[in-house]
Amino acid sequence: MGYDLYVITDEEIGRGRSHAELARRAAAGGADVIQLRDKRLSGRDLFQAAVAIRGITADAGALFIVNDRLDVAFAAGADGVHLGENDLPVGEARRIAPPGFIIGASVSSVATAVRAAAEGADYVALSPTFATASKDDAGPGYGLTMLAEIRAAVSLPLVAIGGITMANVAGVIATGADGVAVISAVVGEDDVTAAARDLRARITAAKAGRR
Ligand code: TZP
Ligand code: MG
Repeated sequence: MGYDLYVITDEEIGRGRSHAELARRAAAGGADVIQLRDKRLSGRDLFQAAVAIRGITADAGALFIVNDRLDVAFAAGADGVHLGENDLPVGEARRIAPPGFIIGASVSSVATAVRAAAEGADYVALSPTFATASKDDAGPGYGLTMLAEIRAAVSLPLVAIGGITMANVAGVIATGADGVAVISAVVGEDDVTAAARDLRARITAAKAGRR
C-alpha cells in the first residue's frame, strides 16, 4: 500500500466537521492514508476519535496513522504513528513497536532524513515542503531543491507535507516524492471527497508522466 494521497484531519480547518467525518469523506475520495492530528484533544478524546477512524479506514482499505502519540496509536489499533523531530525518537518507537507497525518521521534536511531511515522509519516527510498557514510553527518551506536532495539520499517512501495544492502537486511528484500529505487542500474544501479524488488523480497522472 502506498502513500500517494495522505490526508491529515483537522477539525478547525475542516470547518467543524469531526475527525471521523473528515476521514470518512477523504477515504471515499481515495485517500491512501488518513492521519489523525489534534494537538488540543485530551488523550481520552484522541483515543475515541482514533477508534472511530480505525473502523472507517479498515472498511475503506486505507492506512491509519496517529500523529505524535504512540500510545494512542497502539491502543486504537492504528497502522502506525507519525513522529516529528521533537517527538519520541524514531529508534525508541521502533524498539517497542510490534512488527509491521508503521513509523513515519518528519524531516528537515538530508541529515535528518538519513538518520530517520537509520533509526527504522518506514517513510520520511519533508516538513514543511512549502510555507503553510495550517501549522503555527511550520516556518518557511524547504522547497523542491531540498526535496530532490532527500530523494537522492534515501530510498524510503518520501512524502511532501506543507503547502501542497492542486496547482503545485504535479511538480512535487515530478521531483520524486512518492506522495503528498495535505490538510487544507482536501479537509478545507466544501466537498472533501471530490477534492481528495481530484488530488489523487493529479498524483496518478504526474506519476504516469514521470515514467
Ligand atoms: N506538518 C508540516 S506542515 C503541516 C503539518 C501538519 C500542515 C499541512 O497543512 P496544509 O494545509 O496541507 O499546508
Ligand atoms: Mg509531532
